Amino acid sequence: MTDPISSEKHGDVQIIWSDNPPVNALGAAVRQGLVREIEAAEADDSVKAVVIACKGRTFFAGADISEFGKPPVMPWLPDVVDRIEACTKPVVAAIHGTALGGGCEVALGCHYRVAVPSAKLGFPEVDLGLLPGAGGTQRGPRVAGVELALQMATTGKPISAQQAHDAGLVDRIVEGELIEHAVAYADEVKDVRPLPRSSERDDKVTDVDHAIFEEYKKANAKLFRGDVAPQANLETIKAATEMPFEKGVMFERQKFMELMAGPQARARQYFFFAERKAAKIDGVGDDVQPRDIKRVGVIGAGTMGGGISMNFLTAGIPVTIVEMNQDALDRGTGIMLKNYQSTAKKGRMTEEQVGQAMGLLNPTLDFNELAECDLIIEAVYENMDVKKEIFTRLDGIAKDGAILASNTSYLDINEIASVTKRSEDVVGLHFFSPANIMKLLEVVRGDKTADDVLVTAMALAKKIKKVAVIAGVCYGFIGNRMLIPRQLEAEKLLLEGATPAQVDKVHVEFGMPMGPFQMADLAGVDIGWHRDPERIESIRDALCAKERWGQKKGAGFYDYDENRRPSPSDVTAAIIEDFRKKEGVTETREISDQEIVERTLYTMVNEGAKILEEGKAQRASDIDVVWIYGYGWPVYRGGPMHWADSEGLDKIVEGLKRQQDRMGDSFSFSQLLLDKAEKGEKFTR
Ligand code: 3H9
Repeated sequence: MTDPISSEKHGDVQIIWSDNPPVNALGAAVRQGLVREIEAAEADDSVKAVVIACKGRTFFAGADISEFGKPPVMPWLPDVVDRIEACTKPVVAAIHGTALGGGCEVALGCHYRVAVPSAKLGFPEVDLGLLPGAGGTQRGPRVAGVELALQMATTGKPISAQQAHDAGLVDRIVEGELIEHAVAYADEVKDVRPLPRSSERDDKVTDVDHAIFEEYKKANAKLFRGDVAPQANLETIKAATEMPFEKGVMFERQKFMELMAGPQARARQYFFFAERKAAKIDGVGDDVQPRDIKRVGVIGAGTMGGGISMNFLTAGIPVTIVEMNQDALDRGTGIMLKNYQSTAKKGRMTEEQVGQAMGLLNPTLDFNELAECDLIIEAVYENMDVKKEIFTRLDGIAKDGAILASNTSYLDINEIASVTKRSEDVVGLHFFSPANIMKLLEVVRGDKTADDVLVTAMALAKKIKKVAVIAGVCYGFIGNRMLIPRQLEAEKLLLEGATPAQVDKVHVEFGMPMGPFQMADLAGVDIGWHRDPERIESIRDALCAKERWGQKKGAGFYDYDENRRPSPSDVTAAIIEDFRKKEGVTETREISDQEIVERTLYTMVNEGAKILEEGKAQRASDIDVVWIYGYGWPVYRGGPMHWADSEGLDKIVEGLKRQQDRMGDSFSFSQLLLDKAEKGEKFTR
């Protein structure tokens, strides 16, 4: 292996280069090389100052995550940062790209930091279930101030070079050639003594009012719910205000090791790689090139069509949006504009950007205008006949090579494709609502979908900042298919004696943003309802018949006040009771939280295993990506398949067997789950 660290002399400034693609992660060879070159520069009398810089697309993006969990190789990153800081000659960090985690800590170990305007600095360790463990929790607040360090470490969100400069984390922002400026800066400061060492500063960490920590927690309660890493980050940053640096770093180390040994860090680190693996398409070579998408067409300006369009407009891709009548078109485009304006009000977009995005939109009633589009996404309501009619029309007008996509959430893409003479150009692009916000995109691979269509979909997903997962054709694909057993069992539990609030509470305590009934109320209890108030075959039918369609009606499984705050409903309780009578259920029983877990979460794992054994998901980790990004499964539990692995598949099988009689004929075991449990295997490792 070639040495990733080299050095070169510019006058009396020594540049230490890292060249460790793709992101200059601080693996063992990089750490060893940095110490070696710092020591060499120190020993060389002709060197007066040092610049640390990186080749390729970014400054160090952090510790090498692939080394986590493996036997440690010396030197530790904390020692490397200490060694840089202890250098007797000025060391300047030259930052471009992203100085993240350990990368930001290396920069903090340097005596000075210069950055290009596009650079970003951050502590994303919290997203890996960790905290900055190379002195970052102690040097960060000393240099950037407690509040900014707290925000960076607990949210994981990077800050811009300008913000970093304003806070003192970057000393100088330089335009143009970074290295020339960094060398010039090193030359300027080469004789300045004493050296400004971050660890020796205490002006920003003394006399800090400790109330800010509690206030921050209160204001960001969601961040801390169920997740241990934000709390550990907060405590270590607080320690910087309470103890000297040497003690603070010992505390940081102890907390770092505790986190690293815990299940949440394992889950999050697993997920880091799961997310990136999802972009890889089985059986499709790297040589397959994406098609060129210059204009996108969207059919339907409803909630989905509008949200889908916004993704492309925001990314600078023109959109032709088609509706059946002017009112619907105006309403749809009006909502898009309103959504953009509210983003602008929150400061996340400028008015100019709103104008630019909307300027790329071509609203029309003329279906034929779709002829100029390279990708056309149908986003009308879920009805096979309607979709077939649209695809027949599209086949007649779309240009050669255009990709024809359906946003269906359940329907058979092969059947939709069958009405065209170009099944190879047809694909499912299942966006999640609200489509302009939710990160997940299920790319549904039909039997005949061409490889380059899939490659295009994955590339485009990245461009519009979505995380895409390949799914096979089956009812509900990956995500919604797994919802089915959960919802079914949740409703049966109501019949047997549970309340909606009891079931939802178990899910919320597990870490989900909401439970099955809260979700039904939000999405609309009437979704998929047959619309016949006389036909009552489920609790859902009974609620729909009474127009309890969820939040939009102010009533569903719960009652809602004018601020959409839910409360348990006596009306719903009576409807459930009536339905029990209708079904001949004379006795109810106490339902335990464990039973709710087994019947609504273990059944999802079982369905995930079926999806996997049928080849409808490429890998177990893709299922986890779907559930984390599409439904808010707590990332610190790694998704349903990783969670099942960490619970133990034998335990899952045992729980399901315990419930099998109660679940009846609607449940059947996945053979893959049974086999893996028997052999002591896991889904995700
Ligand atoms: C840390 O620093 C702990 C310390 O405080 C204390 C230690 C004691 N390591 O994301 P991309 C790979 S914790 C190993 O697609 P982008 C990635 O897997 C670390 N590998 O690129 C992928 O591989 P492949 C704190 C890494 O341009 C490839 O690089 N730092 C690492 O969309 C490209 O990645 C972080 O958490 C890594 N650190 O985004 C930063 N990073 O091609 C994590 C990436 O085989 N990284 N890879 O699939 C990121 O956020 C993004 O990668 C970055 C680039 C923004 C840098």
